[in-house]
Amino acid sequence: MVPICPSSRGKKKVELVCQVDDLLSELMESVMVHVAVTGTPKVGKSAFINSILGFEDSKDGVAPTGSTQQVAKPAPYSRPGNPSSVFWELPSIEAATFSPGDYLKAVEADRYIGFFILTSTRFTRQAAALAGELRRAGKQFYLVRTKIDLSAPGYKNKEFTEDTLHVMTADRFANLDIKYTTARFFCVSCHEVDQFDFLECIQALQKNSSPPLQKHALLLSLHYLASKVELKNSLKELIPVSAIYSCIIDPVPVKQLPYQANIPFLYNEIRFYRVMLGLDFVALSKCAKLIGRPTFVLSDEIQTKMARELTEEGVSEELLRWTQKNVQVSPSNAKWVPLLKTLPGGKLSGASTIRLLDAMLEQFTDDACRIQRKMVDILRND
Ligand SMILES: Nc1nc2c(ncn2[C@@H]2O[C@H](COP(=O)(O)OP(=O)(O)OP(=O)(O)O)[C@@H](O)[C@H]2O)c(=O)[nH]1
Ligand SMILES: [Mg+2]
Repeated sequence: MVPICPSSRGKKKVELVCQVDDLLSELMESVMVHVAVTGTPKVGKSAFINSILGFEDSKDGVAPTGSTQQVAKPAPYSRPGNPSSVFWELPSIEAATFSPGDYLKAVEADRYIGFFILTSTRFTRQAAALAGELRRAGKQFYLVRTKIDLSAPGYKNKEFTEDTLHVMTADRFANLDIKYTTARFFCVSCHEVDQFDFLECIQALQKNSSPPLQKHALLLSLHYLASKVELKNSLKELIPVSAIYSCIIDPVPVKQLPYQANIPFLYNEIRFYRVMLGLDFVALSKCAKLIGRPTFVLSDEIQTKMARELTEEGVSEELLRWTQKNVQVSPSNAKWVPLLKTLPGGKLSGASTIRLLDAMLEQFTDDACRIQRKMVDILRND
């Protein structure tokens, strides 16, 4: 609810609130990320997209796999309720007369921030020509060998890599040297996303995406595959925006605090961090199932109180702690402090909020990494 203020200063404040609110929703809605998945026929393009989006077979919205009908034009897929990241299955590259330039024009290549080129054996000449053209165009691309579960032994060997990439690095495609292609080469099984290079492959796309808002959208929509540290860093960039929001949109006095803040908003923000970093019960029980253990084995690794038990009262108390602590705002956010001091929340509100959210992200990330380590240990010892 926006407060109604009769004075002209008050009116200005209301306008500012509306503007910030509109800007934020516009910003978030306008960010769309498109990613292309291409390759030879039957290599697992549809299965790859389904695995990225976390789709289970035979559910609505799933890309049909093993069908006799191939896509004739790019087909888009995204997670229900999360339309900002779209993965497109492109028509297969196969004909001997294949022209990468014509193909990229036909699939409207400018739309995509990155390309996955898939093969289940060695890469073909057509795939190499496409990779060469993408490099020339300055487009991000990754070379993915699928169905690695069927030929896993030796998949990390130099010989295996060189053999799969041979046609790429042969003289005909001289601009694709072995070092360059190897750095973009991943071996995956679409049926086992937690094995082989599946996570690294998606994380490479997330890490190398730009501009920042697109990178952020891609990290958030595929947070379950993202590197926790990348995710934390991306979320950190938005902390000043959250602090401004808390100081402007419905700030109310907080018990024991000499200023105002929007506690329900901060509570939601921290709850969002918890979900993004996989510390909520749903994510923990999924992970526990993967390693065949009860959920408490993983939840016991969580040390941050707010990650274990989150309440609005707890958020107020934590905010108070960070106000009393007299810790400097992180250098990257210090430039926001003069602006934050002038906002309706009051002198200390914005700076304390920044410190609180910063600390929550750091501590939640530590918890998430501890859980990952625990899972690895258990899998290793089984
Ligand atoms: N073992 C194994 N099978 C896979 C993998 N990926 C896909 N498949 C199987 O390979 C077959 C083809 O997979 P699709 O995802 O339909 O392949 P596609 O490239 O989309 O096929 P088209 O669109 O028809 O060209 C299906 O039976 C999949 O289950 C994988 O990583 N490992
Ligand atoms: Mg398909």
